[in-house]
Amino acid sequence: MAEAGPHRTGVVAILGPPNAGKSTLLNRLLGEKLAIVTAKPQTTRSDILGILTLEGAQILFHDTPGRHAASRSINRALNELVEEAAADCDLGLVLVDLARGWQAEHSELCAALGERDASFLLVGTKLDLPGAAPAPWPPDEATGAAATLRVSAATGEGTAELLEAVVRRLPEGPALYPADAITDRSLRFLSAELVREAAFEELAQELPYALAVEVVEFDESRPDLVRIRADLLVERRSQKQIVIGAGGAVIKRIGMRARRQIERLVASQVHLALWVKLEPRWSRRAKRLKTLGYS
Ligand SMILES: Nc1nc2c(ncn2[C@@H]2O[C@H](COP(=O)(O)OP(=O)(O)OP(=O)(O)O)[C@@H](O)[C@H]2O)c(=O)[nH]1
Ligand SMILES: [Mg+2]
Repeated sequence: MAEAGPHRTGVVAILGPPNAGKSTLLNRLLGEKLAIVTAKPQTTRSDILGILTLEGAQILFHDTPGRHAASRSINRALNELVEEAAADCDLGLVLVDLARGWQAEHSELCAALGERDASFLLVGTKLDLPGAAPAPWPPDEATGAAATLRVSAATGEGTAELLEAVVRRLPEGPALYPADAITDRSLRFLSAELVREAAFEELAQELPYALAVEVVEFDESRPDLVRIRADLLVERRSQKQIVIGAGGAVIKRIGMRARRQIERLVASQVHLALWVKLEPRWSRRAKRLKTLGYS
């Protein structure tokens, strides 16, 4: 996208309810799998920065957790992340799943952005789905948006237009990261996320939310092989047994799935050892959430 004129740089927060397609859109815009994606809501737990360098612009995308009702510490921490991201951005993208339409969270987000005069675009997602857009677009409730667009992160439809609409609204400024940087997160953290994604995929509905992943060893000293040891933290003894599975079958599937993904990420062979550990209150301790990279 060759844009004549000044160089532009800015932070763009990707906001929306759980499962709206935020992380998938981030990955599509970057052309890299950076943020983990699952069919289950509340997948994202941290505000990953995805950096996209274009000719004449650098966009710092902030993927955020889906905003949702706060009860446990982790939910409160997630909502705080969302609020901070909304408060610190140059531009917000408020995502609306076209098949679900407008939700209460959208009104909250738009109100919060409006309160501090932050401009935002309303982005309809999953345009490729046959059930998409049963409701009128743009939604009547969407007052205050600088523009409304529809995209499919699956096919890429509408994403070039989205990038143009974003760049045009960024403040002038120099690039803040080298052109080849794609994130501020370490391979170690991204690997932990890929293990968590694999666990989300392999475990039934409720359990994944009780689970955290911590990479306790990340050894890149050999050029041809990365050795990783990760702990899967669960809150109850019964959960530990479920994650391990009969004869270790479940943890083995999680490990195989995660290893394939991590090998793509680090572009090398990976030796991955997983341990399931009981840590009853990990999701309720603010300090622990910090060391896990979730706040
Ligand atoms: N068909 C289709 N599915 C999509 C698209 N974007 C996202 N999805 C699916 O929607 C689900 C949720 O996507 P995520 O990107 O994890 O959504 P999210 O908003 O990041 O969710 P949380 O992190 O849980 O808040 C996944 O199953 C995705 O594959 C799209 O453009 N088309
Ligand atoms: Mg997400």
